[in-house]
Amino acid sequence: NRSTTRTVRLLGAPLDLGADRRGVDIGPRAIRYADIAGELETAGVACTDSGDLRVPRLEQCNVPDTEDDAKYLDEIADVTAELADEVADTIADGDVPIALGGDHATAMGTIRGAARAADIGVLWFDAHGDYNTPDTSPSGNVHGMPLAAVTGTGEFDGLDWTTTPTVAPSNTVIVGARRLDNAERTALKESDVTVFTMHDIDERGITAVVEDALDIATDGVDGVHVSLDLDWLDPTVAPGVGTPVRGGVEYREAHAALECVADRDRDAELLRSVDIVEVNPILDRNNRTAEVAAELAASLLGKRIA
Ligand code: HAR
Ligand code: MN
Ligand code: MN
Ligand code: MN
Repeated sequence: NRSTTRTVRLLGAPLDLGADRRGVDIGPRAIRYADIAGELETAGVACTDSGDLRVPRLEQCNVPDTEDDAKYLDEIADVTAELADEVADTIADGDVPIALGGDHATAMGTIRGAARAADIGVLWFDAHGDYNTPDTSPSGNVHGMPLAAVTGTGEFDGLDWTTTPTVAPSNTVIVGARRLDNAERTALKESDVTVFTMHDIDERGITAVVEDALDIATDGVDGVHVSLDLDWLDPTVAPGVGTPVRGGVEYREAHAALECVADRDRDAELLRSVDIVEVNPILDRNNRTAEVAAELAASLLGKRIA
């Protein structure tokens, strides 16, 4: 049984080069202070902590020119390559890695590391699609691009691995989208990526949508990666994020969604790796968003109370 044998390993990824708002680099520390380890242990899951990856400080990087279509891409490529190695090592040891971001560019490392060991699908819980490419991005911020990179979409200068899909678009599912850029929306429509919007959740309920998402993400593959962007939740629940969008999932819906994943995992040991990203303590109130993140990790990985 999964919950008696597997151990979670926290991998801090204080990466803030993919986003405009400063402070997301303090996310890993805030989530630890919110006692993610204790939440997991209370839920019956052993937890170890590998500490933080080394990330160059923004002030030490070359200033990107304002026209740059993918700011700090080289530095992000280096950091996420290291994260991919740590994730792969963790999985090889039989543990479940949770990458604590950091901005969502973190997922470029986590997913790549997880995909080394097995064919995986991806569940992407997010207000955004993160499916821009350097060509379509309105901002040049790489945290809006990781899902394109891992599905092998678009041209990422100097990132050879993006020329082939790390995960199949047909096993890639976005849940909770409510803000897509125009070119991003068009690209998603033309792709095999599945998008469940907040409208789908309103109409059908969170558990029905997540069951469908699980069917699609796990079809024909060995496991699944869960990428949890805290801006997926409504900003009243998770105010500490750099790009909040009103109309997100409520606290209880978020737990119900991750419990659906946990139930499926209990039957089939599907969960390979996790990201918890975009927590920005500077924008937060009393560390509430980090606490929500820690509690959600327990719903995703913990044993059932009864
Ligand atoms: N779509 C916008 C862009 O590409 C905003 C992306 C914001 N991304 C995140 N992660 N916060 O979901 O710039
Ligand atoms: Mn995101
Ligand atoms: Mn987002
Ligand atoms: Mn489509």
